Amino acid sequence: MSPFDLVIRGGTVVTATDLYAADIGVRDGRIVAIGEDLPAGREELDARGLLVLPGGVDSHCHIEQLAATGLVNADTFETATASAALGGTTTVIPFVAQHVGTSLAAVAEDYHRRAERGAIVDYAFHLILADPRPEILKDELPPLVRAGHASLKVFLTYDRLVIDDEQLLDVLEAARSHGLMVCVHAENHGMIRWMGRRLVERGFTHPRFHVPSHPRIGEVEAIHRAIACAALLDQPIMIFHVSTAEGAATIHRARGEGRKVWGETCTQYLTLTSAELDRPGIEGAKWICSPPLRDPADQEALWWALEVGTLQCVSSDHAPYRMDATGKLAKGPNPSFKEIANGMPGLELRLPVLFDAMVSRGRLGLKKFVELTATAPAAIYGLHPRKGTIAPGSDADLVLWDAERKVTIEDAPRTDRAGYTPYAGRTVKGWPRHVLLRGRPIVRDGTLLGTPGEGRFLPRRGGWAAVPTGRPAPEFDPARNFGARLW
Ligand code: DUC
Ligand code: ZN
Ligand code: ZN
Repeated sequence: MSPFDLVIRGGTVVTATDLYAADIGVRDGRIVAIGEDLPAGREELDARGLLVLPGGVDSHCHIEQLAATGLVNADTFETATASAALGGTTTVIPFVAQHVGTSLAAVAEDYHRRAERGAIVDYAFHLILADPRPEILKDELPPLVRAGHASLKVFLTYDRLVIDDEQLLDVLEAARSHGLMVCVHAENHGMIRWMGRRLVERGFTHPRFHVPSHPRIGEVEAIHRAIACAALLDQPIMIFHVSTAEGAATIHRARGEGRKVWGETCTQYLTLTSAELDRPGIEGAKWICSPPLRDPADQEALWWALEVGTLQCVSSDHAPYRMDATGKLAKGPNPSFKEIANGMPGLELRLPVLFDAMVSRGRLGLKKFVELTATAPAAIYGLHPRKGTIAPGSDADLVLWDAERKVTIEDAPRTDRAGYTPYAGRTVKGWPRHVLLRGRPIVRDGTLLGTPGEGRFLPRRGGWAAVPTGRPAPEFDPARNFGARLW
Protein backbone atom coordinates (compact mmCIF):
# COMPACT_ATOMS: atom_id res chain seq x y z
CA MET A 1 0.00 0.00 0.00
CA SER A 2 1.50 3.30 -1.08
CA PRO A 3 2.07 5.97 1.56
CA PHE A 4 0.91 8.55 -0.98
CA ASP A 5 -2.33 9.23 -2.81
CA LEU A 6 -0.29 11.15 -5.37
CA VAL A 7 3.33 11.74 -6.20
CA ILE A 8 4.33 14.71 -8.32
CA ARG A 9 7.54 13.50 -9.82
CA GLY A 10 10.61 15.11 -11.26
CA GLY A 11 9.69 18.81 -11.12
CA THR A 12 11.62 21.83 -9.95
CA VAL A 13 10.08 22.99 -6.68
CA VAL A 14 10.03 26.75 -6.12
CA THR A 15 9.20 28.50 -2.88
CA ALA A 16 9.81 32.07 -1.74
CA THR A 17 13.21 30.97 -0.43
CA ASP A 18 14.33 27.88 -2.35
CA LEU A 19 14.51 26.27 -5.75
CA TYR A 20 15.43 22.59 -6.06
CA ALA A 21 14.59 19.34 -7.86
CA ALA A 22 12.30 17.09 -5.81
CA ASP A 23 9.28 14.80 -5.82
CA ILE A 24 6.27 15.75 -3.72
CA GLY A 25 4.16 13.16 -1.89
CA VAL A 26 0.53 14.02 -1.17
CA ARG A 27 -1.85 12.30 1.22
CA ASP A 28 -5.35 13.37 2.26
CA GLY A 29 -4.95 16.63 0.34
CA ARG A 30 -1.78 17.71 2.10
CA ILE A 31 1.91 17.60 1.32
CA VAL A 32 3.45 14.87 3.46
CA ALA A 33 6.86 14.37 1.84
CA ILE A 34 9.32 16.26 -0.31
CA GLY A 35 12.39 14.38 -1.44
CA GLU A 36 14.34 12.47 -4.05
CA ASP A 37 13.00 9.26 -5.53
CA LEU A 38 9.88 9.00 -3.39
CA PRO A 39 8.11 5.61 -3.53
CA ALA A 40 5.34 5.26 -6.08
CA GLY A 41 2.04 6.90 -5.29
CA ARG A 42 -1.41 5.49 -6.05
CA GLU A 43 -1.34 8.12 -8.75
CA GLU A 44 1.58 9.89 -10.35
CA LEU A 45 1.89 13.23 -12.09
CA ASP A 46 4.86 13.79 -14.34
CA ALA A 47 6.40 17.19 -13.63
CA ARG A 48 9.63 16.75 -15.59
CA GLY A 49 10.53 19.98 -17.34
CA LEU A 50 8.00 21.91 -15.25
CA LEU A 51 8.23 24.23 -12.28
CA VAL A 52 6.17 23.26 -9.23
CA LEU A 53 4.88 26.42 -7.56
CA PRO A 54 2.52 26.97 -4.63
CA GLY A 55 -0.97 27.76 -5.89
CA GLY A 56 -1.45 31.50 -6.26
CA VAL A 57 -3.16 33.48 -3.51
CA ASP A 58 -5.09 36.44 -4.92
CA SER A 59 -5.80 38.56 -1.88
CA HIS A 60 -7.83 41.28 -3.59
CA CYS A 61 -10.56 40.38 -6.07
CA HIS A 62 -14.19 41.41 -6.38
CA ILE A 63 -16.45 38.46 -7.07
CA GLU A 64 -20.19 38.63 -7.69
CA GLN A 65 -20.05 41.88 -5.76
CA LEU A 66 -22.82 44.43 -5.68
CA ALA A 67 -21.26 47.86 -6.20
CA ALA A 68 -22.68 50.96 -4.51
CA THR A 69 -23.80 52.05 -7.99
CA GLY A 70 -26.16 49.06 -8.13
CA LEU A 71 -24.11 47.18 -10.72
CA VAL A 72 -22.94 43.62 -10.07
CA ASN A 73 -19.63 42.28 -11.40
CA ALA A 74 -19.95 40.41 -14.66
CA ASP A 75 -19.04 37.04 -13.23
CA THR A 76 -20.22 34.66 -10.52
CA PHE A 77 -18.27 32.71 -7.93
CA GLU A 78 -18.27 29.86 -10.41
CA THR A 79 -16.92 31.76 -13.41
CA ALA A 80 -14.51 33.93 -11.41
CA THR A 81 -12.97 31.02 -9.54
CA ALA A 82 -12.85 28.94 -12.73
CA SER A 83 -10.79 31.72 -14.27
CA ALA A 84 -8.63 31.85 -11.13
CA ALA A 85 -7.96 28.12 -11.37
CA LEU A 86 -7.09 28.30 -15.06
CA GLY A 87 -4.57 31.01 -14.23
CA GLY A 88 -2.91 29.07 -11.40
CA THR A 89 -4.64 30.71 -8.43
CA THR A 90 -6.02 28.29 -5.82
CA THR A 91 -6.99 30.73 -3.03
CA VAL A 92 -8.94 33.95 -3.40
CA ILE A 93 -9.91 36.63 -0.92
CA PRO A 94 -12.93 38.50 -2.33
CA PHE A 95 -15.25 40.75 -0.32
CA VAL A 96 -18.36 40.74 1.76
CA ALA A 97 -19.61 44.16 0.67
CA GLN A 98 -21.73 45.99 3.20
CA HIS A 99 -23.62 49.07 2.00
CA VAL A 100 -24.95 51.96 4.06
CA GLY A 101 -27.96 50.87 6.11
CA THR A 102 -27.41 47.14 5.67
CA SER A 103 -26.51 44.49 8.22
CA LEU A 104 -22.98 43.17 7.86
CA ALA A 105 -24.03 39.79 9.23
CA ALA A 106 -26.82 39.40 6.67
CA VAL A 107 -24.55 40.43 3.82
CA ALA A 108 -21.87 37.99 5.01
CA GLU A 109 -24.40 35.18 5.06
CA ASP A 110 -25.41 35.99 1.50
CA TYR A 111 -21.82 35.96 0.16
CA HIS A 112 -21.09 32.73 2.05
CA ARG A 113 -24.10 31.07 0.47
CA ARG A 114 -23.11 32.07 -3.03
CA ALA A 115 -19.45 31.11 -2.54
CA GLU A 116 -20.35 27.73 -1.04
CA ARG A 117 -22.41 26.96 -4.09
CA GLY A 118 -20.05 28.28 -6.75
CA ALA A 119 -16.43 28.40 -5.64
CA ILE A 120 -13.98 26.12 -7.40
CA VAL A 121 -10.96 27.27 -5.37
CA ASP A 122 -10.59 27.94 -1.64
CA TYR A 123 -11.56 31.34 -0.27
CA ALA A 124 -11.69 33.75 2.64
CA PHE A 125 -13.37 37.18 2.73
CA HIS A 126 -12.43 40.73 3.61
CA LEU A 127 -15.41 42.47 5.25
CA ILE A 128 -16.11 45.86 3.65
CA LEU A 129 -17.39 48.34 6.21
CA ALA A 130 -19.25 51.13 4.41
CA ASP A 131 -21.41 51.86 7.45
CA PRO A 132 -19.38 51.23 10.62
CA ARG A 133 -22.08 52.36 13.04
CA PRO A 134 -21.72 51.27 16.67
CA GLU A 135 -24.09 48.32 16.51
CA ILE A 136 -22.21 46.89 13.51
CA LEU A 137 -18.84 47.15 15.25
CA LYS A 138 -20.06 46.11 18.69
CA ASP A 139 -22.75 43.54 17.92
CA GLU A 140 -22.23 42.18 14.43
CA LEU A 141 -18.47 42.11 14.06
CA PRO A 142 -17.53 39.88 17.06
CA PRO A 143 -19.52 36.82 15.89
CA LEU A 144 -18.07 37.23 12.40
CA VAL A 145 -14.57 37.24 13.88
CA ARG A 146 -15.44 34.08 15.82
CA ALA A 147 -16.65 32.54 12.56
CA GLY A 148 -13.20 33.03 11.03
CA HIS A 149 -13.10 36.48 9.45
CA ALA A 150 -9.83 38.29 10.07
CA SER A 151 -9.64 41.32 7.76
CA LEU A 152 -11.66 44.44 7.02
CA LYS A 153 -11.69 46.87 4.11
CA VAL A 154 -12.60 50.53 4.08
CA PHE A 155 -12.81 53.13 1.32
CA LEU A 156 -11.57 56.70 1.60
CA THR A 157 -13.38 57.53 -1.64
CA TYR A 158 -16.44 56.51 -3.71
CA ASP A 159 -19.87 57.99 -3.07
CA ARG A 160 -21.87 55.81 -0.67
CA LEU A 161 -18.77 53.91 0.44
CA VAL A 162 -16.45 56.63 1.70
CA ILE A 163 -15.92 56.90 5.45
CA ASP A 164 -14.54 59.92 7.27
CA ASP A 165 -11.57 60.04 9.62
CA GLU A 166 -13.65 59.49 12.75
CA GLN A 167 -15.31 56.46 11.24
CA LEU A 168 -11.91 55.20 10.13
CA LEU A 169 -10.68 55.50 13.71
CA ASP A 170 -13.74 53.58 14.92
CA VAL A 171 -12.93 50.79 12.47
CA LEU A 172 -9.25 50.76 13.40
CA GLU A 173 -10.15 50.60 17.07
CA ALA A 174 -12.51 47.67 16.53
CA ALA A 175 -9.91 45.92 14.38
CA ARG A 176 -7.31 46.40 17.08
CA SER A 177 -9.50 44.85 19.73
CA HIS A 178 -9.99 41.70 17.58
CA GLY A 179 -6.53 41.56 15.97
CA LEU A 180 -7.79 42.15 12.42
CA MET A 181 -5.95 43.58 9.43
CA VAL A 182 -7.53 46.70 7.90
CA CYS A 183 -7.18 47.13 4.13
CA VAL A 184 -7.63 50.63 2.76
CA HIS A 185 -8.63 52.03 -0.63
CA ALA A 186 -6.62 55.22 -0.24
CA GLU A 187 -7.55 58.11 -2.51
CA ASN A 188 -8.75 61.60 -1.55
CA HIS A 189 -12.51 61.75 -2.14
CA GLY A 190 -12.83 65.54 -2.34
CA MET A 191 -10.08 65.87 -4.92
CA ILE A 192 -11.63 63.19 -7.11
CA ARG A 193 -15.10 64.77 -6.97
CA TRP A 194 -13.74 68.29 -7.52
CA MET A 195 -11.54 67.33 -10.45
CA GLY A 196 -14.20 65.14 -12.02
CA ARG A 197 -16.86 67.83 -11.84
CA ARG A 198 -14.63 70.45 -13.44
CA LEU A 199 -13.44 68.16 -16.22
CA VAL A 200 -16.99 67.15 -17.13
CA GLU A 201 -18.29 70.76 -16.94
CA ARG A 202 -15.64 71.75 -19.48
CA GLY A 203 -16.54 68.92 -21.82
CA PHE A 204 -13.56 66.68 -21.04
CA THR A 205 -15.58 63.48 -20.83
CA HIS A 206 -13.47 61.00 -22.83
CA PRO A 207 -12.22 57.94 -20.85
CA ARG A 208 -8.70 59.39 -20.90
CA PHE A 209 -9.81 62.11 -18.44
CA HIS A 210 -10.42 59.47 -15.80
CA VAL A 211 -6.66 59.62 -15.17
CA PRO A 212 -6.29 63.31 -14.17
CA SER A 213 -9.59 63.09 -12.28
CA HIS A 214 -7.81 60.85 -9.75
CA PRO A 215 -4.85 63.11 -8.92
CA ARG A 216 -1.62 61.47 -7.93
CA ILE A 217 -1.36 63.68 -4.88
CA GLY A 218 -4.78 62.40 -3.80
CA GLU A 219 -3.33 58.92 -3.46
CA VAL A 220 -0.42 60.25 -1.42
CA GLU A 221 -2.67 62.30 0.87
CA ALA A 222 -5.01 59.41 1.59
CA ILE A 223 -2.20 56.91 2.17
CA HIS A 224 -0.58 59.37 4.53
CA ARG A 225 -3.85 59.99 6.39
CA ALA A 226 -4.61 56.28 6.69
CA ILE A 227 -1.13 55.63 8.06
CA ALA A 228 -1.47 58.50 10.53
CA CYS A 229 -4.85 57.29 11.81
CA ALA A 230 -3.51 53.74 12.12
CA ALA A 231 -0.42 55.01 13.94
CA LEU A 232 -2.60 56.82 16.47
CA LEU A 233 -3.97 53.43 17.50
CA ASP A 234 -0.88 51.34 16.67
CA GLN A 235 -3.07 49.24 14.34
CA PRO A 236 -1.68 47.43 11.27
CA ILE A 237 -3.02 48.42 7.86
CA MET A 238 -2.64 47.30 4.28
CA ILE A 239 -2.72 49.92 1.54
CA PHE A 240 -4.43 48.36 -1.45
CA HIS A 241 -3.53 48.92 -5.12
CA VAL A 242 -0.71 51.47 -4.83
CA SER A 243 -0.39 53.09 -8.26
CA THR A 244 2.13 55.94 -7.97
CA ALA A 245 5.81 56.35 -7.19
CA GLU A 246 4.89 58.90 -4.52
CA GLY A 247 2.37 56.54 -2.92
CA ALA A 248 5.02 53.83 -2.69
CA ALA A 249 7.49 56.37 -1.29
CA THR A 250 4.99 57.36 1.41
CA ILE A 251 4.70 53.75 2.55
CA HIS A 252 8.44 53.34 2.33
CA ARG A 253 9.05 56.25 4.67
CA ALA A 254 6.38 55.13 7.12
CA ARG A 255 7.86 51.63 7.29
CA GLY A 256 11.24 53.21 7.87
CA GLU A 257 9.68 54.97 10.87
CA GLY A 258 8.44 51.64 12.16
CA ARG A 259 4.78 52.01 11.19
CA LYS A 260 2.81 48.78 10.82
CA VAL A 261 1.87 49.38 7.23
CA TRP A 262 1.93 46.97 4.32
CA GLY A 263 1.33 47.64 0.66
CA GLU A 264 -0.05 45.96 -2.42
CA THR A 265 0.05 46.74 -6.08
CA CYS A 266 -1.62 44.92 -8.97
CA THR A 267 -0.43 43.33 -12.21
CA GLN A 268 -2.09 46.10 -14.24
CA TYR A 269 -0.14 48.91 -12.54
CA LEU A 270 3.09 47.08 -13.35
CA THR A 271 2.34 46.16 -16.94
CA LEU A 272 -0.14 48.70 -18.40
CA THR A 273 -0.04 52.50 -18.53
CA SER A 274 -2.56 55.31 -18.89
CA ALA A 275 -1.80 55.34 -22.65
CA GLU A 276 -4.32 52.47 -22.90
CA LEU A 277 -7.18 54.87 -22.18
CA ASP A 278 -6.18 57.15 -25.01
CA ARG A 279 -8.03 55.25 -27.73
CA PRO A 280 -10.69 56.51 -30.12
CA GLY A 281 -14.30 56.55 -28.93
CA ILE A 282 -15.33 54.66 -25.83
CA GLU A 283 -12.80 51.81 -26.17
CA GLY A 284 -10.61 53.22 -23.39
CA ALA A 285 -13.43 52.43 -20.92
CA LYS A 286 -12.06 48.89 -20.76
CA TRP A 287 -9.00 50.22 -18.92
CA ILE A 288 -10.86 52.44 -16.44
CA CYS A 289 -10.01 51.34 -12.92
CA SER A 290 -9.33 53.22 -9.70
CA PRO A 291 -6.77 54.31 -8.95
CA PRO A 292 -6.08 54.76 -12.64
CA LEU A 293 -3.24 53.29 -14.66
CA ARG A 294 -0.23 55.60 -14.45
CA ASP A 295 3.13 56.17 -16.18
CA PRO A 296 6.16 54.04 -17.08
CA ALA A 297 8.12 55.87 -14.36
CA ASP A 298 5.56 54.71 -11.79
CA GLN A 299 6.01 51.15 -12.98
CA GLU A 300 9.74 51.40 -12.32
CA ALA A 301 9.09 52.76 -8.84
CA LEU A 302 6.57 50.00 -8.07
CA TRP A 303 8.99 47.28 -9.22
CA TRP A 304 11.61 48.85 -6.97
CA ALA A 305 9.18 49.00 -4.05
CA LEU A 306 8.41 45.29 -4.53
CA GLU A 307 12.08 44.44 -4.76
CA VAL A 308 13.02 46.12 -1.48
CA GLY A 309 9.94 44.93 0.43
CA THR A 310 8.05 48.24 0.67
CA LEU A 311 5.15 46.54 -1.14
CA GLN A 312 4.60 42.86 -0.43
CA CYS A 313 1.73 41.61 -2.60
CA VAL A 314 0.68 41.69 -6.24
CA SER A 315 -3.04 41.00 -6.58
CA SER A 316 -5.50 41.32 -9.46
CA ASP A 317 -8.21 43.68 -8.11
CA HIS A 318 -10.37 41.62 -10.46
CA ALA A 319 -13.58 43.63 -11.01
CA PRO A 320 -15.01 42.75 -14.40
CA TYR A 321 -17.71 44.70 -16.20
CA ARG A 322 -18.84 43.96 -19.71
CA MET A 323 -18.64 46.60 -22.44
CA ASP A 324 -22.43 46.69 -22.68
CA ALA A 325 -25.51 47.98 -20.87
CA THR A 326 -24.99 45.50 -18.01
CA GLY A 327 -21.58 47.01 -17.21
CA LYS A 328 -19.34 49.76 -18.52
CA LEU A 329 -22.10 51.18 -20.75
CA ALA A 330 -24.93 51.05 -18.20
CA LYS A 331 -25.41 54.82 -18.54
CA GLY A 332 -25.68 54.69 -22.34
CA PRO A 333 -23.44 53.99 -25.32
CA ASN A 334 -21.34 57.13 -24.93
CA PRO A 335 -20.96 57.84 -21.21
CA SER A 336 -18.62 60.36 -19.64
CA PHE A 337 -15.67 58.82 -17.80
CA LYS A 338 -17.49 59.58 -14.50
CA GLU A 339 -20.34 57.28 -15.53
CA ILE A 340 -18.21 54.25 -16.40
CA ALA A 341 -17.87 51.39 -13.91
CA ASN A 342 -14.39 51.08 -12.44
CA GLY A 343 -12.54 47.83 -12.82
CA MET A 344 -11.18 45.21 -15.16
CA PRO A 345 -10.88 41.42 -15.20
CA GLY A 346 -7.62 40.02 -13.86
CA LEU A 347 -7.99 36.76 -11.93
CA GLU A 348 -7.01 34.50 -14.81
CA LEU A 349 -4.10 36.48 -16.22
CA ARG A 350 -2.58 37.90 -13.01
CA LEU A 351 0.04 35.16 -12.81
CA PRO A 352 0.86 34.59 -16.51
CA VAL A 353 1.24 38.32 -17.25
CA LEU A 354 3.27 38.89 -14.10
CA PHE A 355 5.44 35.80 -14.67
CA ASP A 356 6.27 37.06 -18.15
CA ALA A 357 7.11 40.57 -16.91
CA MET A 358 8.94 39.45 -13.80
CA VAL A 359 10.54 36.09 -14.51
CA SER A 360 10.72 35.55 -18.28
CA ARG A 361 11.98 39.08 -18.83
CA GLY A 362 14.47 38.70 -15.99
CA ARG A 363 13.18 41.30 -13.54
CA LEU A 364 12.89 39.98 -10.00
CA GLY A 365 13.08 36.24 -10.57
CA LEU A 366 11.19 33.12 -9.63
CA LYS A 367 11.42 33.05 -5.84
CA LYS A 368 10.27 36.65 -5.59
CA PHE A 369 7.40 35.80 -7.95
CA VAL A 370 6.25 33.10 -5.53
CA GLU A 371 6.69 35.43 -2.56
CA LEU A 372 4.62 38.26 -4.04
CA THR A 373 1.83 36.15 -5.50
CA ALA A 374 1.41 33.41 -2.90
CA THR A 375 3.59 33.36 0.22
CA ALA A 376 3.37 36.97 1.38
CA PRO A 377 -0.39 37.37 0.85
CA ALA A 378 -0.95 34.06 2.66
CA ALA A 379 1.24 35.23 5.56
CA ILE A 380 -0.21 38.73 5.81
CA TYR A 381 -3.80 37.49 5.82
CA GLY A 382 -3.31 34.58 8.23
CA LEU A 383 -3.41 31.68 5.76
CA HIS A 384 0.24 30.63 5.94
CA PRO A 385 1.60 27.90 6.12
CA ARG A 386 -1.59 26.12 5.12
CA LYS A 387 -1.55 28.15 1.89
CA GLY A 388 1.13 29.98 -0.07
CA THR A 389 4.04 27.58 0.26
CA ILE A 390 5.28 24.07 -0.45
CA ALA A 391 6.10 22.39 2.85
CA PRO A 392 5.16 19.24 4.76
CA GLY A 393 1.73 19.85 6.27
CA SER A 394 0.68 22.52 3.77
CA ASP A 395 -2.34 21.97 1.57
CA ALA A 396 -1.27 20.40 -1.71
CA ASP A 397 -2.28 23.46 -3.72
CA LEU A 398 0.23 23.29 -6.53
CA VAL A 399 0.73 24.70 -9.99
CA LEU A 400 2.82 22.80 -12.52
CA TRP A 401 4.09 25.66 -14.59
CA ASP A 402 5.56 25.52 -18.08
CA ALA A 403 8.11 28.32 -18.09
CA GLU A 404 8.79 27.93 -21.81
CA ARG A 405 5.27 28.02 -23.21
CA LYS A 406 4.47 31.14 -25.21
CA VAL A 407 0.86 32.27 -25.48
CA THR A 408 -0.61 35.19 -27.36
CA ILE A 409 -3.51 36.45 -25.28
CA GLU A 410 -6.80 36.84 -27.11
CA ASP A 411 -9.85 38.79 -26.06
CA ALA A 412 -12.44 36.04 -26.02
CA PRO A 413 -13.70 33.63 -25.04
CA ARG A 414 -12.33 33.66 -21.53
CA THR A 415 -13.84 32.02 -18.50
CA ASP A 416 -14.78 35.15 -16.63
CA ARG A 417 -17.68 36.96 -18.18
CA ALA A 418 -16.08 40.34 -18.88
CA GLY A 419 -15.98 39.60 -22.61
CA TYR A 420 -12.55 41.18 -22.98
CA THR A 421 -9.15 41.24 -21.37
CA PRO A 422 -6.98 44.34 -20.90
CA TYR A 423 -3.99 42.28 -22.07
CA ALA A 424 -5.30 41.25 -25.52
CA GLY A 425 -2.59 40.95 -28.16
CA ARG A 426 0.26 40.51 -25.68
CA THR A 427 2.48 37.44 -26.05
CA VAL A 428 3.61 36.06 -22.72
CA LYS A 429 6.14 33.34 -21.92
CA GLY A 430 5.17 31.03 -19.07
CA TRP A 431 1.80 29.39 -18.52
CA PRO A 432 0.21 27.03 -15.98
CA ARG A 433 -0.29 23.47 -17.25
CA HIS A 434 -1.77 21.57 -14.29
CA VAL A 435 -3.32 22.99 -11.12
CA LEU A 436 -4.04 20.99 -7.95
CA LEU A 437 -6.31 22.02 -5.09
CA ARG A 438 -5.70 20.00 -1.92
CA GLY A 439 -4.13 17.32 -4.13
CA ARG A 440 -7.01 17.11 -6.62
CA PRO A 441 -6.44 18.24 -10.20
CA ILE A 442 -8.72 21.18 -10.92
CA VAL A 443 -6.91 21.99 -14.17
CA ARG A 444 -5.20 19.37 -16.30
CA ASP A 445 -3.35 20.33 -19.47
CA GLY A 446 -5.13 23.66 -19.41
CA THR A 447 -8.60 22.11 -19.16
CA LEU A 448 -10.81 22.93 -16.19
CA LEU A 449 -11.76 19.87 -14.12
CA GLY A 450 -12.75 21.63 -10.91
CA THR A 451 -16.40 21.72 -9.98
CA PRO A 452 -18.48 24.47 -8.36
CA GLY A 453 -18.75 23.97 -4.62
CA GLU A 454 -15.37 22.28 -4.40
CA GLY A 455 -13.77 25.41 -2.93
CA ARG A 456 -13.81 25.69 0.86
CA PHE A 457 -14.06 28.63 3.20
CA LEU A 458 -10.80 29.20 5.07
CA PRO A 459 -11.54 30.36 8.62
CA ARG A 460 -8.76 32.53 10.00
CA ARG A 461 -7.98 33.57 13.51
CA GLY A 462 -7.73 37.25 14.35
CA GLY A 463 -4.28 38.27 15.48
CA TRP A 464 -2.46 39.42 12.43
CA ALA A 465 0.52 37.29 11.52
CA ALA A 466 4.13 38.04 12.26
CA VAL A 467 4.74 38.95 8.67
CA PRO A 468 8.21 38.66 7.22
CA THR A 469 9.10 42.21 6.32
CA GLY A 470 12.00 41.15 4.11
CA ARG A 471 15.38 42.77 3.81
CA PRO A 472 15.97 46.03 5.65
CA ALA A 473 14.75 48.60 3.18
CA PRO A 474 17.30 51.04 1.83
CA GLU A 475 16.62 54.76 2.02
CA PHE A 476 14.15 55.93 -0.59
CA ASP A 477 16.36 57.56 -3.16
CA PRO A 478 14.74 60.56 -4.85
CA ALA A 479 17.83 60.84 -7.04
CA ARG A 480 16.59 57.75 -8.86
CA ASN A 481 13.57 59.93 -9.46
CA PHE A 482 11.77 57.26 -11.51
CA GLY A 483 11.15 59.79 -14.25
CA ALA A 484 9.70 62.97 -12.96
CA ARG A 485 6.91 63.76 -10.59
CA LEU A 486 7.88 62.66 -7.15
CA TRP A 487 5.99 65.54 -5.57
N1 DUC B 1 -11.30 49.99 -8.08
C1 DUC B 1 -11.71 49.57 -6.91
O1 DUC B 1 -11.48 50.22 -5.90
N2 DUC B 1 -12.42 48.44 -6.83
C2 DUC B 1 -12.77 47.68 -7.93
C3 DUC B 1 -12.20 48.08 -9.18
C4 DUC B 1 -11.51 49.34 -9.23
O2 DUC B 1 -11.13 49.80 -10.27
ZN1 ZN C 1 -10.11 49.68 -4.04
ZN1 ZN D 1 -10.63 46.51 -5.37
